[in-house]
Amino acid sequence: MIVIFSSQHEQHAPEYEFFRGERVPCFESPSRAVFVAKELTARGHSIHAPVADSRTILSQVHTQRYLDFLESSWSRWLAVDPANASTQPFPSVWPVRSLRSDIEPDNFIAQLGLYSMDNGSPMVAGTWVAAKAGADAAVSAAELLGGGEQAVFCATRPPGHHAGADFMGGYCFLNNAAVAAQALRHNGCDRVAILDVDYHHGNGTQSIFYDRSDVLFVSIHGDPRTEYPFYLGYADEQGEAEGEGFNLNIPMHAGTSSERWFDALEMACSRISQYRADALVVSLGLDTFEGDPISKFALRSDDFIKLGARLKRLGLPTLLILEGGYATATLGVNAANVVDAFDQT
Ligand code: OKS
Ligand code: ZN
Repeated sequence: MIVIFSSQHEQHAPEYEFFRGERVPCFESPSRAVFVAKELTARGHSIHAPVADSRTILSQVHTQRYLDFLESSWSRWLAVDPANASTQPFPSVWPVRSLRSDIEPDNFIAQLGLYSMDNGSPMVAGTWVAAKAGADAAVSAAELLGGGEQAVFCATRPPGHHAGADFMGGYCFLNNAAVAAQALRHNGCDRVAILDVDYHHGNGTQSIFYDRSDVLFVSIHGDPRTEYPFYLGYADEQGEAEGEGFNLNIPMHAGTSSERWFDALEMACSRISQYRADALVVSLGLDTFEGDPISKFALRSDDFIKLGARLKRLGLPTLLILEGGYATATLGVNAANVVDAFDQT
């Protein structure tokens, strides 16, 4: 399988995030992509840099205001105080319910709150370049599928599925899976299915396509009653307007066994088969792994072989996009298990 990987991901290397009020090293680190690229190379896959420019597709998935904000964020942060070069910006105020979210205050930190769902998405000078390279990878992969390739894997970071049309969150800035689906639509697919198997609900992806029937969103994830992102991902969210019936959430309680998880995967696959998609995008989070430090499902490395084989059986041109997964040293093996099983089944 062709693998798309940009070394620009290294530009996004924040030093810390917050956990229970303390600064802790970032779970979402550059070494994640290094392990993945290394294992895929060792197993003989050829690695290509992205060639496409995602700018046009990005503006169909995200608002232009948000894109402009993200691209200019670091210089805006330095404009607040040049000494900010050695720290990371975090939001400290958010426009909840009775506050106005239809105006954009001039204050940079206020804008950061407007464009963030949490304080869990640390930015640095190279964040835009790294995130943009991920979106470029997604569009490049979609073009390869359009050219007849059966499957492509994007070894991208930072991840994307929590990022909505106009907000960042959960380590995500640009929604790579949404960009891939939109690019596939642009390249002639009438119906695109997105299957999100990350431990966390892909709230950003769901919200981007919630009122559309041309992109089906199906997700298996930790029950939002106890798991991030808490405020979306419930089973009663089925889509709205044109999109009614084209959103399927399968929340599973924290601690779900691998056997029950594969039962959920069957339900997800049967909805996708019934949809008669022209192409499949998989938000491939690997934080369902038993050794993941921040998640509570129990898939073993061999289960990712089973996952790859099941995805292959859907029989669709498939674009796999890396999302979460923080058992860093095993991430490469787990990703390559999915990729190889898909290739060899
Ligand atoms: C707390 C961290 C919240 C978890 C973020 C989840 C990231 C992820 N600040 N999403 O798929 O893996
Ligand atoms: Zn996740």
